[in-house]
Amino acid sequence: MPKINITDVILRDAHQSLIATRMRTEDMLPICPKLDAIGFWSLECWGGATFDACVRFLKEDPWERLSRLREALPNTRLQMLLRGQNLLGYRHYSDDVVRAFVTRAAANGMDVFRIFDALNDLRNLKTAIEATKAAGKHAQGTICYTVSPVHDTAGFVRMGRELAEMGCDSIAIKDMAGLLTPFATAELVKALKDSVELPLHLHSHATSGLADMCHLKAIENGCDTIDTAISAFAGGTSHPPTESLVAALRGTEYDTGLDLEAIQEVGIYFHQVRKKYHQFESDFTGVDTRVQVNQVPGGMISNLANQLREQNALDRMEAVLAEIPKVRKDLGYPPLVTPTSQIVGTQAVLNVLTEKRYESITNEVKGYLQGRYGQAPAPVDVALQRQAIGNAEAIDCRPADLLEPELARLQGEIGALAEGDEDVLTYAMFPEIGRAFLEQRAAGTLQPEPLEPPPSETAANAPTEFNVAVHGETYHIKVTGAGHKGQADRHFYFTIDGVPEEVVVETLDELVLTGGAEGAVAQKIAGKRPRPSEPGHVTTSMPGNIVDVLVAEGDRVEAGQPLLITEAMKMETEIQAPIAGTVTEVFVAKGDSVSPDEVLIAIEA
Ligand code: PYR
Repeated sequence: MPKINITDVILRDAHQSLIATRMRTEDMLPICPKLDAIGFWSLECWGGATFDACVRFLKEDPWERLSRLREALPNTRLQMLLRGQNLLGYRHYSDDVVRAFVTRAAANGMDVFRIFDALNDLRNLKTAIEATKAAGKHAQGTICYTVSPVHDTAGFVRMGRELAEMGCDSIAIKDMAGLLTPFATAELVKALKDSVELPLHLHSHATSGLADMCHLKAIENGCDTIDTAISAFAGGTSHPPTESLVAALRGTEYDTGLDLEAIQEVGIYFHQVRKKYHQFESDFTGVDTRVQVNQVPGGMISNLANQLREQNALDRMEAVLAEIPKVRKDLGYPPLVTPTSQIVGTQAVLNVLTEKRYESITNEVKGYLQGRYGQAPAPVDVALQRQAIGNAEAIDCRPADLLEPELARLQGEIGALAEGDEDVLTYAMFPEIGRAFLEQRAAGTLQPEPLEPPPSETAANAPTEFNVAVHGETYHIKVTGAGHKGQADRHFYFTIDGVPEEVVVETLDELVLTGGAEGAVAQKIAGKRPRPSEPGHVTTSMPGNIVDVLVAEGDRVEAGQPLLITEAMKMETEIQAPIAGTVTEVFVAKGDSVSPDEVLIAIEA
């Protein structure tokens, strides 16, 4: 009887795809007894971006989340998404860190490790698969599905066979952008089932509106387990709803055997939970058929939108979406999934905003073109590679073979702040925010980012008519209109004692107000940095943070010399001196937020 199993992703990918991974453990635990009773094959609840979001925004210990979920879900397999040699970060870690991470995740309760590599370079899965098997856990080898002139069913089947030879217990097709079509699914699933004797799982995002049809075709062709999300967090850039698939298969030879009413009850709970996170909802998480062309996974689209919005460049979205396939081609058609989605997406934003392709190249693109993420599916653009890496040699070995063991060094660096191996691994994943997290925990000052109250409660009164007393004189002021928010020079229209007036306000300094009506947190985002006007004024093309300042006042610099490292969308860019001269002023320090319209460093020729 080909009963279909379900992996529900409500506790990981569903909220990662729809509300920027913000669901807190406190909203998961109360419903765990009901979730645990349903009989899912597994619950995906950890990994992917959850670790980063816990440490960065929620100020929760991700390890504690795992052990609490383990305790609350004693009867269900727990599943995580592991980015191969990148673990849960954005760079390759040494083998000793990979082994330690998998071992500690297993010890804290993880059962199923879904392991992928963004380039489908199986050398990058080897250590994680070995460590999973050594811990006695289920290693699920993953095929990242993509469409390109160099990807085809035969290649994916070859990969499936190799994953089986590497000792995997099952195979997953990971369709992170929702590119599968029903008939392509049928062909791929049938070919894999004919050639590989392992259970097959399908993970397909609903972005293009095709995933439900793909599920049915997969099931008809022998797929064993389907990933879905309980309906409160389903659809669009998330996954098709669990309840719908359970209903669709009920009474057929594929019946999941799951209790639809019980799942619906859990859905009602999560429907309420979702409201709490309304501030993270986005216009970019619905069905978007453009993904069939640009291949950008849903989560990445909302990232791009935020990035462009910050620069008043949301109108360049179409240009960025058109640029992404071109950058992907230049890089040898990588599937777009963390971290290649960020690497390609950020470079495309830079290419569009600077209006000159590859004038500025991120450090990650340079590393990629040097082979530091593994082997690209197709040859990369040779001229671009030369431009990016100069005379440096590209590598063709497994990138981690060049990494020295790093666990002991990390232990030494974090010292007494780490109460156990798990804390060292938190620091290893994210050195800056991981250390800040451990310091705040030690000081008892961990504070999750504030949640805005529901919209009805945030409606604050904005006065439009008032009397203003200046030096004893009272004026009656009525605001009659305002120019667009976000304009550098914003026009305001009002009457003073009935006489129409207009003022132009140039914003030099801003506060971001969060914390809703209470205005609890006011964060200064821009200091008194001047606006650029001279050739020696060094600026950034994208808003971001300063990772490093490489020069000081008084230094002599050559044109093209690296001055700053900035980070935007988790990618680093080197900012170089536009002219030769002397650094007269440095307006930034490590950790500062910066925007394109300000001087970061001044150089005098
Ligand atoms: C992640 O790596 O976070 C994905 O969801 C692919």
